Amino acid sequence: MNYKFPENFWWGAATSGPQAEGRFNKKHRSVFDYWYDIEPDAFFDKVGPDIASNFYNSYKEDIAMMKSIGFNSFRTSIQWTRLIDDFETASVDEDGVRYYNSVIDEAIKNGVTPVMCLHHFDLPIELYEKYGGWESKHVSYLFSKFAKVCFELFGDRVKYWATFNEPIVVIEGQYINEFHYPKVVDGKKAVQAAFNINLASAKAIEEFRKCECSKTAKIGIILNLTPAYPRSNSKEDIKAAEFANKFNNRIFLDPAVHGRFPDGIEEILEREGVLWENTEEEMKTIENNKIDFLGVNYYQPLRVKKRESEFDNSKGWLPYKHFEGYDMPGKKINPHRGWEIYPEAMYDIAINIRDNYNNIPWYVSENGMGVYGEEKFLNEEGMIVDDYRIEFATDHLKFLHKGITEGSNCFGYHLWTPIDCWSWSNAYRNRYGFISLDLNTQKKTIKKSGYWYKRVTENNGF
Ligand code: BGP
Repeated sequence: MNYKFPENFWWGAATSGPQAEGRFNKKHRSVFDYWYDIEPDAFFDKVGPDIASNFYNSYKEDIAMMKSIGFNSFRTSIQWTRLIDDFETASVDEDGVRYYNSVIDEAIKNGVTPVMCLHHFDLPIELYEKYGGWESKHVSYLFSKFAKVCFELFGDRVKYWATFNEPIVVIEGQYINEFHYPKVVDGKKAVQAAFNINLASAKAIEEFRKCECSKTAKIGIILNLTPAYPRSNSKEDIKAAEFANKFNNRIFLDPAVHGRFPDGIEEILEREGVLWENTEEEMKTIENNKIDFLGVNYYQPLRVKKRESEFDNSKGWLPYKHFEGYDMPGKKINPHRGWEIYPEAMYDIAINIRDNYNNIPWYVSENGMGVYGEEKFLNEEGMIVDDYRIEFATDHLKFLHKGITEGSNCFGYHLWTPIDCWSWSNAYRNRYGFISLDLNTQKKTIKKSGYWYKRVTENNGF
């Protein structure tokens, strides 16, 4: 065996409440539920989150399937809109409590460590309509109340918590690049929302530390790190990449690990008139409530060059004032999703965490490849032969292994996702799972990659 991983390494995969459960028995709507209700055309084949992968009803069979392909851990999320009845008081919905208790117990019974995330793009629409969602610090406070309830209800069994999944995607989707409802383009709001989410995460951690359960559990955050590589070694390209790194990665990574924002970013934002509003006390909250572990979602790098065309100011300030995307010739690409495939970055991330982030314990919380039309790869036995997925995961694991060998403190690898799940506006277009889902029958079938993973997990490497 060439690639052996550390003892007790986590093998598993990640999904989320809104993408797997279906809306069964849910009293409130998230922004995505609402968006689908008012604009079904915005979703591939008009498929919404109503049924998704039916996890709400089939979690027992689904967790058993995960177990059967070797998982020792898996991540999902608790939907704010399912667990909570009244957002102001954080009173609970009894069916929500019953449901999450059962999911957690079922995972533990199967020897699969549950990692529970508290926000996976699923802000309650009511909080958006009433307060402007993450533009409001009151929402940060309400989030910490919801988090507190989660720790109290489930903290006796859940040993790994995550406050947010990919908060920068909320900022980009909702306030910059127009791919999340309500698709506002507003750099100042983007910056304020980024601050408020950092604050919400820190406040949730503060609640966690007060809970008895924190003595035996850990809390982290899940960040999609997209290392920004400059086009060239020119001073200008390097400067552009530095800003992109600060805005896209470090704006959440630095506060989470170091309790402060990346050096220089506040000065730039202030000079350009878009700095967030904050109090001393809020900065202290961020400083005093750091994470125990980090989850890293890695799909693609960010290629960057200095601005070559003049920045279009018609929509006001945007981070692109400082850089432009660089379409690197010859790059390898996943044509279904349009994302570059660059496994080498896994090593760079590992070393960056080792050298610049106190070598904090971390794991790969998502990595994967979405493919359209996988039914083309069905064999006679009805199994999808997804060799491309095996190759993708293998290549990334090799670079991760190199980082671990050189001392990076990585304790696991999760693929996105266990069972094909609903994917925001792409719905069920691109499939990511180790297990396929027939949308018409809800039949779930292990793909070739699932059998491959089982062997990897049994050998703790390959
Ligand atoms: C991550 C999200 C997941 C998942 C995945 C695949 O950004 O955390 O929720 O959806 O990406 O991306 P997509 O569904 O956009 O293809």
